[in-house]
Amino acid sequence: MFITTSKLHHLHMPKTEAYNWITENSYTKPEKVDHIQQALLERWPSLHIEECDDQIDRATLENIHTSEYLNYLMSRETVLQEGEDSILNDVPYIALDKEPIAEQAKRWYYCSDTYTSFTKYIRKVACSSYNAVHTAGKYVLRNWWAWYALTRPPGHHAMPGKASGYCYLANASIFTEYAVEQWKRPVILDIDFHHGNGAQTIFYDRSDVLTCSIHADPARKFPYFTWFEDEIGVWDGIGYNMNICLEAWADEQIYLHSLDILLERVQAYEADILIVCLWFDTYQWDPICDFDLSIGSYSKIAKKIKEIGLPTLYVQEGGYDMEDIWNCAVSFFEEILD
Ligand code: OKP
Ligand code: ZN
Repeated sequence: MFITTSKLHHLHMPKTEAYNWITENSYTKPEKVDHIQQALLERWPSLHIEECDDQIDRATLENIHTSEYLNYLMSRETVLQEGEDSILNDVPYIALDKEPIAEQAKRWYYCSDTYTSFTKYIRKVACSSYNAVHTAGKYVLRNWWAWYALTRPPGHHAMPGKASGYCYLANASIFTEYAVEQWKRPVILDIDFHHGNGAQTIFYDRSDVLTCSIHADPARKFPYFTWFEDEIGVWDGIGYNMNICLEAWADEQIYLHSLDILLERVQAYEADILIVCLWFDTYQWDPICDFDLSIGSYSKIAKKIKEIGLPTLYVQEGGYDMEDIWNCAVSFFEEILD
């Protein structure tokens, strides 16, 4: 297995996020990915790592994102100061369908929550994160069996015209669309603690991409509003979206059982490439999540995914426990590399 990373991710370091009018330190620390990279390299010293810059075709991004949103991301570099955060600490306006003219109002239009900060170099950083996914994904398209895009920021909550849940570009979805263009039949399997609502939204009316997610019941956790089990797709997409929502303290047994259900559907779909939105915020000590998986659980999850036997792109999403996150990663990839 091989790894791509986003060269520029240290340029994005939001300081705070807001929740119920309380301002907390941001959970999106750059150290997360640094620590994982270090741990994997210690465990497998000859691991090949490719660092990716921000050179990515705008047309590839525009397959998923709106042009006005990409312009907004790009213009942050001139509008924001070095080190400036533009976190929302107030409730976003609702029902906007047109970009406001006032600069200070645009963040309500381009961001849907109070956790996701725009920073000066966010365009560069998000493009470099996507480029790592794109580069890894292209190897997988050539039938390399596993590549890991160890990137930051994550992507699975990003919408075509909005940032959300620490995400700016819909990394996995952009690449999935690219894979479809290359005549592939992809599956997105999202095993982050939070629902992969970006991919669900983007592919909801389509049957040429299967989207599956196991996540915390949105009745209790972000992204809250929808993303429940009865959301199975619309039009051509009916039957091509699958959600499993779990209660707090869901343990290994419940989790592996849910994974079996999704993987059965994946197999029936006869995909030729698997895109896994991966991360370790399902870990029992994660500070913002409430599942009960242990370090050893990740080997078991990896084993089941590996048994599907498809060329697989692993895409980094969330994960907030700073003590053990790399142990979870090593446990996972130990099984993949075995
Ligand atoms: C992004 B990813 C903290 C609330 C934070 C935002 C969660 C974003 C998750 N008090 N809620 O999927 O890990
Ligand atoms: Zn998450």
